[in-house]
Amino acid sequence: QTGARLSSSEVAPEQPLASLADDVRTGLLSRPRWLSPKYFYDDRGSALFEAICATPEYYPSRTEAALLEAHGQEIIEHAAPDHMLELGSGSSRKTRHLLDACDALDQSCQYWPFDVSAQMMLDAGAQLVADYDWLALHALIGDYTGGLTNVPLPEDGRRLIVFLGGTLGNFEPGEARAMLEQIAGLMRGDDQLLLGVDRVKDTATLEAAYDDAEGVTADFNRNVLRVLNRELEADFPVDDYRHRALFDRDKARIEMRLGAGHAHRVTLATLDTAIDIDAGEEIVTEFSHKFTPDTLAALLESAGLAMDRHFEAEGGAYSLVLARR
Ligand code: AVJ
Repeated sequence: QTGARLSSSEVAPEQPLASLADDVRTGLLSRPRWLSPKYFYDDRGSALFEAICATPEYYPSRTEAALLEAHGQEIIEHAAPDHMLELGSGSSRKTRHLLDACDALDQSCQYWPFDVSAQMMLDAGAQLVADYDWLALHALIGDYTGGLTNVPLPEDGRRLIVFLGGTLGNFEPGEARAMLEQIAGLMRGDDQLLLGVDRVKDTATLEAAYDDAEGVTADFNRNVLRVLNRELEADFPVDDYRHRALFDRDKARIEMRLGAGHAHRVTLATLDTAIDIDAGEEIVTEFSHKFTPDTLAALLESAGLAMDRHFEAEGGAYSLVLARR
């Protein structure tokens, strides 16, 4: 019955994770000032990200979904998973392409979504166990950037670790390698990693994807200041900040920034701190790294992983790879 097939548990980080207050103090007192992109995703930020995915300019989500739909069965045949662990599962919308493939291939695997939002996982999970009558789902509540050694996967069975959405791109190269090493630490034998990453392409297409004409991305970017105003009793003049997205080709990354329209002093009551922002001063809010086949292979290799399959969208717009240890 459904109850037996939907469960959840907390996953503790290996070390206590820095609090929002700690991260913000560190970032805002740095030069250039920066904020961690993980703080974008309060309810409003998550809804705005869904809206970004619906804009014509932001191709990554729909391009990855098309690859999952086209290659889902080949992926599941190759990985033949008994357990599917998904890092940053969100609403598991795209994972359904993999579950459909399991359904078609009679490959009943246990699904372990891992995300900070328990509510989203449990709401999605209830629908998933109703839609796939063979599915056992165990929701892991926590922050995967805190490490994976406390993930309670059973020792037996083949594992497919799923890391989609290009979210690896948010990490700087050293952190991306460390994250992949953590994932490799969970893999042995025939286990596989399914990784989705965005690809280097022309600047105009990339910058438009992060600065849509409708201004949804601008609103998403400014929203992190609303999170700080609420969580740290701060008084950022949110609407006075200008959104900017620029592609740094040398570092192969989109940088999103918020530029102050006027000089002003921001008080962050919870931090008992006030900072003076100059007119035009920018706060860096997100990196989104883009890969070529070579830089992707090199990154995987640096973590002890090797590509088994490489599914590319038309024109090399996006990459979905299967990798093994
Ligand atoms: C969810 C982190 C993959 O980097 O493309 C979308 C977030 N930022 N538009 C990305 C995002 C601006 C997205 N990731």
